[in-house]
Amino acid sequence: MNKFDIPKDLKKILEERESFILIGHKNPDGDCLSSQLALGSFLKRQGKRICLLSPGPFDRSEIEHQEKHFQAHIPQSWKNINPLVVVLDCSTIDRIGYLADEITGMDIAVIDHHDSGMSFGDIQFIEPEAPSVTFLIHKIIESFHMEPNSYEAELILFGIATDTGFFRHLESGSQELFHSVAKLTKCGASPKDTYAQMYGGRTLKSKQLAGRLLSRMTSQLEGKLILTFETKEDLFEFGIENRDSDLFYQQVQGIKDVEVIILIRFESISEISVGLRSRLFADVGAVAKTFGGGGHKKAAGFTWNGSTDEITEKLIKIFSKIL
Ligand SMILES: [Mn+2]
Repeated sequence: MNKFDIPKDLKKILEERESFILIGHKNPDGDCLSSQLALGSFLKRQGKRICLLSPGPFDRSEIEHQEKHFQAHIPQSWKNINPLVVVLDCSTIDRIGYLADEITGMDIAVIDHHDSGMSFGDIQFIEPEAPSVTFLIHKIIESFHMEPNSYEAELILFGIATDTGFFRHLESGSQELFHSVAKLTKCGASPKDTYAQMYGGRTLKSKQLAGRLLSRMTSQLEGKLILTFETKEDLFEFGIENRDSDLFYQQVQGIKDVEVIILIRFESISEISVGLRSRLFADVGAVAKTFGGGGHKKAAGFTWNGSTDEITEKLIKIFSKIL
């Protein structure tokens, strides 16, 4: 058996059920929405009924155009037709927010690639080594001895590109993923269009705000730590919608010797958020946890109710021991 083979019980229920409710996480991203859309499209081709749900909000500029395909609540007419609920890209049930209450009592399947240790659902297809959930959707389609149509192939590639930073986070031994990508391009997915959709269409203001953040950077701990901040004034001038954090971090990660990046900003007049990224070894998730936040080893964050100076001092002290 191949490690990405779809579990028999999942295959069986996908064949037998007539109706499916597909749900993704809060603050949806390109992998979550694309896996819902691609699986939904595929199941529709099998003659199934599909309902796509998302708790939103659709804030990220690369996915906001997808909002029209999703509903915020389970329609009344869907409650008594015995649908299978498929929860995608969620390591814990609280990731789907208020929708967790709406699906109580229904049969639940989980398709995910996070390693949480707090799994839920009646049927699980959880593969922490999968680069994206859409990659697993590709495997599901192939288990039916079919290939994705061009729409599904584009979505699957978009999910892969989102979760791998357009292949930048992949290491050697990723051949299985590239086999998948080769097949997707044959089915009509275009890496060029995917790139344009992910990184194009940004506002002038988002680049001006990124410029301010770059010009305010300071280097600490012999260049291993880079810190920058957004002021209250920036929040009023640019608004949250002109933030482009991923591209900002990408720029800073290219600086020689940098290991940890700290981005401090105002979410409101009184609330500060702290974003943390590491490049090779530092576990910023563990640091965020000590402040009541969370995330992964290399990307994490938390909110802070004190002053900027106070949190800056605390973080430099902590990282001086780690770096
Ligand atoms: Mn994902």
